[in-house]
Amino acid sequence: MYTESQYKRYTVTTALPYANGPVHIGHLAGVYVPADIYVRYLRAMGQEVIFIGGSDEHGVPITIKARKEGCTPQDIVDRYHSIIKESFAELGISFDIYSRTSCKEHHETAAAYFKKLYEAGKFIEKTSLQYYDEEAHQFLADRYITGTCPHCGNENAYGDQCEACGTSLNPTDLINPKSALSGSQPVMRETKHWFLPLDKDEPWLRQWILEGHKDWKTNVYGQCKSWIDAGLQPRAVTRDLDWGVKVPVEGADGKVLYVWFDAPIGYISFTRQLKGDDWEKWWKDQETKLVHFIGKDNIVFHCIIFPSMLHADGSYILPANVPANEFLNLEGDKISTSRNWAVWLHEYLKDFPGKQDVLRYVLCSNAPETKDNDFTWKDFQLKNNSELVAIFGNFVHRTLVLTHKYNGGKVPAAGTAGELELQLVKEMESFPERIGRAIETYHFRDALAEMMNLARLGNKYLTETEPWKRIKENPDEAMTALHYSLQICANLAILCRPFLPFTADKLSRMLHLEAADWQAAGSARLLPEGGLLETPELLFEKVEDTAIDAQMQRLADTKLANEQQAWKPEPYKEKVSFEDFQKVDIRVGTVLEYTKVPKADKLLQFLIDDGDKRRTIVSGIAQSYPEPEKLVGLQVCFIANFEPRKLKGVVSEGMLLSAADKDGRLVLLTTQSPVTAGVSVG
Ligand code: B3M
Ligand code: ZN
Repeated sequence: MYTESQYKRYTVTTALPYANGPVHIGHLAGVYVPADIYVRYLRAMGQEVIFIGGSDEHGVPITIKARKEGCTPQDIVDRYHSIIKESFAELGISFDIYSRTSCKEHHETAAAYFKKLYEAGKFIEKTSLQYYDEEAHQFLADRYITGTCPHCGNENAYGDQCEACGTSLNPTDLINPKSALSGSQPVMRETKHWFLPLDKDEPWLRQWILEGHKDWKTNVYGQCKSWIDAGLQPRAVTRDLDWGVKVPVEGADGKVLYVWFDAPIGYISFTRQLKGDDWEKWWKDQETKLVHFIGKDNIVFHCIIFPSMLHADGSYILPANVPANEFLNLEGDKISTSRNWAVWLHEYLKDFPGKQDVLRYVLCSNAPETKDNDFTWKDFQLKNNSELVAIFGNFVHRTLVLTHKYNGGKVPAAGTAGELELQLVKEMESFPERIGRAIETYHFRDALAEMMNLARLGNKYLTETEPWKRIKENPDEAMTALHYSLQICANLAILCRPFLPFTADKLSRMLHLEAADWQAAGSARLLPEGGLLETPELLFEKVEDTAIDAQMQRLADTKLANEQQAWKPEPYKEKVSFEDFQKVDIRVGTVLEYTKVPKADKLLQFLIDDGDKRRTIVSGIAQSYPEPEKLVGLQVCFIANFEPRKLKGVVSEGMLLSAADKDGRLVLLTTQSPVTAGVSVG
């Protein structure tokens, strides 16, 4: 390794995706693509490494989905586990094992883990009151309770969150709580749970992370620091639920391990599945480097909770690094499974067959390493056409075609190296280390950019040496140029492998380059003189506008469907008599003047000609009309017989009528053609 030597082997894990939906580009850019690059690099460096992945198949959302679809949770996870597993494999995410938490071995490992801590007295037991459904005979997870949000009045808020106003809630905050299982009103009952006393771990966690791991990414370190500074609380590690790993102690019927307790143990279970009796050194030897690749929403679980579980056992190593990424957005909007706002991996693979490396390239070059980033289809097309095709592919293709044309498809002799070649060789030597160092420090975008710089260097060299011109007057020099260009191609074949494994295979095949490790790269002698080359095939193809338009259209359709689905007219009101309706005096008036109301950015004050006099009306439409001067002269409808009201110190003598569109924008009601100011509306 370039920067470290204290480790003998690597255990690399990736967050276990929930098996209640397929994976999308956000997961890939945040976790799986960088992890795969890291692992492939380690392997190329000859390091001993295991790459662990699997599906997270427990948790309440999976049971809710099953209930909605009228099937079992096992049906749900079976369906998505295979979709996820196959699509990862097709993208070349090179797991040594991709397992699942519903399997027997995991249940055994997780239960034994809990039991050991339980017997060692590492948990605290607490009894608390929780909602219980007397008809369904079970305690209710927060998500299984709905009711009215005390903040915004939304009647369908969940026990953990109101999705209308975004507030996080406790089930007891809900007004009129109802069980989502039976619809009945739940009652409070006592229940016992086991807690991990994180508060007691605070001193060593503080020392270990805040003092010992200043090397962690700033987003990760910062989140840990704010959690620790806010004071850690004991965390329940069990739940009243019938889907998950059964709590293996007496008196715990109907209880399972909390999904975030069992899921990280999955990393250990899967290592045992992979390595059998030889598993322990991967988790218990100080010479093993444990690295967790995750997204930012999982930081606390991997940096604080799982380490305190490992620490409580006492025989495990702790993660050396947790290079969490931020989020990837799609076309400017947050990726959302429920709104289907995503590019799903299995669909991409169908729509763009053979283009796995293009997606890997775009996601790595755009990875949200330090801040949230955006994926757009236009950028995807651009990166493919003007980087992969125009730089990398073009250089390799030109070199191979020229070699076939001028030297019968054989590696020409090096000839006499000139100043240019000496310089080139020197530069080439530095690439493996530069790229490697970036990968080792989790700067995958920089690493990829360096790899592309080598292709750029190749293009530049070829353009400067112009073998197609020199072939006539100085064929030896032309051959030298091709020789060195081919050596750059061979270097690219090695150095692009972590990022673009399919391309690396194809290129190696074309060059007849035997599998070469990372340390072999940097040399200008990778291809022997006289070595045979295959007929060149294109490494990358242009992505046409039609393909991009089709993807954009799909997103536009999704957006439309979401809007139509999300909006419903508010419930119609009770009937009223004509007489009652006639009590409201609606008139037409003409806007004469407007004034902004100080310290009220929603209000505008209007002077209206009501046919009889000028009246002042204050209206809350300011944000919908950023250019109120355009309203002067407009005929508006207003309620004339409201009691005058004072709004921000101004007396308003009526109310302008407006329609509130579904996005909240207010639109004034006006007449279809001019009428006399003061006439009635009815
Ligand atoms: N299942 C993934 C998520 O939060 C979660 C990760 C578990 S890793 C042990 O989306
Ligand atoms: Zn709310």
